[in-house]
Amino acid sequence: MSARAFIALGANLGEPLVTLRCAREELSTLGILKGISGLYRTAPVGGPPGQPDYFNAAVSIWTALGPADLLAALHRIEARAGRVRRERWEARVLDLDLILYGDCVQDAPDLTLPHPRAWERAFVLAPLADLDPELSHPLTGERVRAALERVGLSGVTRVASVW
Ligand code: PH2
Ligand code: MG
Ligand code: MG
Repeated sequence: MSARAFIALGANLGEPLVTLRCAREELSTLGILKGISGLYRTAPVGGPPGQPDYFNAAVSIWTALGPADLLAALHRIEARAGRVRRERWEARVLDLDLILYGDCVQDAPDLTLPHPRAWERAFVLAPLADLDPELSHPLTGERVRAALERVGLSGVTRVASVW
């Protein structure tokens, strides 16, 4: 059984563009990459003050991995990029968040689907809109395009269509 999953990528330490490109290559080994968003430079939301800007993007992938195995694979890619987990929302070399896994809705301690804050964050919604603006939230039905209009694009700048 396969599903279409959406993964958000973020980086604001080290060499973000190099790290994100490498992560994209590694993600392509987890299934069939169907879409790659543009690249965005975004102001940090939350976390300790004084963080560098983030670079954010998103990909969609057809994968035979189940949600838990996919999440574990994302964590392994983060670790290989040198991610160390300390404080919540601190600056990081790489963050790979599982935003949607098909229409899967779950609230487990280690994985909530859809990602609980995705529809409130322009740095996730703008890349998602590149992939599929008509994509709707499995619980609320709100489309990505509508959520982005509601949230606004403040702090989010598209820096490349192809990266
Ligand atoms: N990720 C966070 C917290 N804040 N801000 C931006 N701009 N981009 C992110 O990817 C991001 C964030 C937690 O994962
Ligand atoms: Mg995150
Ligand atoms: Mg994360």
